Amino acid sequence: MEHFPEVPTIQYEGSDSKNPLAFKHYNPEEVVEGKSMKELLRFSVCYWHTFRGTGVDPFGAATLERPWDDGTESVENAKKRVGAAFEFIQKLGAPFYCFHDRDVAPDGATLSEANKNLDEIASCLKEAQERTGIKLLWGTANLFSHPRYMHGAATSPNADVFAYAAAQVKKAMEVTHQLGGENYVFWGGREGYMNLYNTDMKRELDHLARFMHMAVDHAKDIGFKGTFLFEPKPKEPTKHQYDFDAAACLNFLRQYDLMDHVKLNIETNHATLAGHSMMHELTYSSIQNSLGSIDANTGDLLLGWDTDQFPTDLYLTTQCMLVILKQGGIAPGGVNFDAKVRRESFEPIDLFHAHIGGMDTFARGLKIASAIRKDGILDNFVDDRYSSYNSGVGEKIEKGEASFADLETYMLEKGNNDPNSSGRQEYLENVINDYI
Ligand code: XLS
Ligand code: NI
Ligand code: NI
Repeated sequence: MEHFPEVPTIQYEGSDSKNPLAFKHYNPEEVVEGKSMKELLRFSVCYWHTFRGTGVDPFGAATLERPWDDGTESVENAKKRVGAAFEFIQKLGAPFYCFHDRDVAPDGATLSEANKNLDEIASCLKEAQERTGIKLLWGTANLFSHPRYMHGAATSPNADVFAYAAAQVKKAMEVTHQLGGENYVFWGGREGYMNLYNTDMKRELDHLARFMHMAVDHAKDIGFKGTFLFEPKPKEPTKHQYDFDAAACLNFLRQYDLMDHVKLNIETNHATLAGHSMMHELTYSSIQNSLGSIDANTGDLLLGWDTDQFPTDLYLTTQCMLVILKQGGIAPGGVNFDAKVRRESFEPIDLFHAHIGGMDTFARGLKIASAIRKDGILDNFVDDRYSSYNSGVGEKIEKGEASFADLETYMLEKGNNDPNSSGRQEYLENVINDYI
């Protein structure tokens, strides 16, 4: 059964096209910096927002029309949803998708019932993947919706809740592996706290690390070779999440000896909630060889929560692609649209408009970033700005061949430093505008 009969497979028609159901910039086979756009961007559709979002907000009920979904938590309904999801992803031409265990299959009254439901849907997903060629970018476990996780999962003060979460992640990893998932994501959910009066922060962090080491061990046991990705987010649902930003995550991973096993999945709206730009978080991760994947969305600067909107800002996507191209790509990660249509955009067709816009904005960002890199204006400027470290005293500093005493001698002899050069920020901002 077709769920989007009025929508054809979305084609690339070029920038002159006025067809809203066509790509103007995303041309999957077009080669940029030696790779196809498809290989470079690795777009992914997320199951939770796109197929489980209802439009509910704290003030109002569901608004989104999803004719294929009867609103029940039955396995039958879950199977129908897989059909709609794969038709959508295939028509859109995104090569990947990703999910939480509880997005795709109904939970159960017991763990074994939940596992049985998940197995049944996993075989349905496998069949759909084989039929369409769509691949799994990453899987994850929902360790935050069920009331048992009110105090967190791996950081819950209740050891039984830790155990339940461990069993749930074990199963989610196995299903991810069975479906050929290329990564596995840990987003903290409720791994944080609301109040320190009732919280043993040290024990909670130790437990979280223990949990992640168990996951690393289990990956070895089952032969899962995908990358683990830790996803920073500063607040929401808890007041303070332990995975606040890239710096907090990397400090945690380093402290608990997890750096070799886990990279980061950076999300725009989480970066901005933490008071950083996306480019900051990407750069900070990338220079530590820890940028694994991105959750592509955007927040609203006037709203202080995770609004998860589709990215339509060319400056944002250009900045993302500057960092991604610089590190030679994002594979085996990808560009996952962790984004939802507004509750006012309630028709199924809005899902196409949203994703087409996100993909085109990233494709344009990619072309712009590549042109900037080709001309070398930014890179040359930055290289030149630090050129005093290429020889002389700067070279000695970088090589660790200079002590405070050496530098004192040097400066006593010289008397004063060489003059500074202008940072030329406004000029560089103008240059970027020339490419946009
Ligand atoms: C929530 C997160 C979540 C993760 C996956 O804010 O972005 O959707 O990406 O658990
Ligand atoms: Ni996310
Ligand atoms: Ni988010």
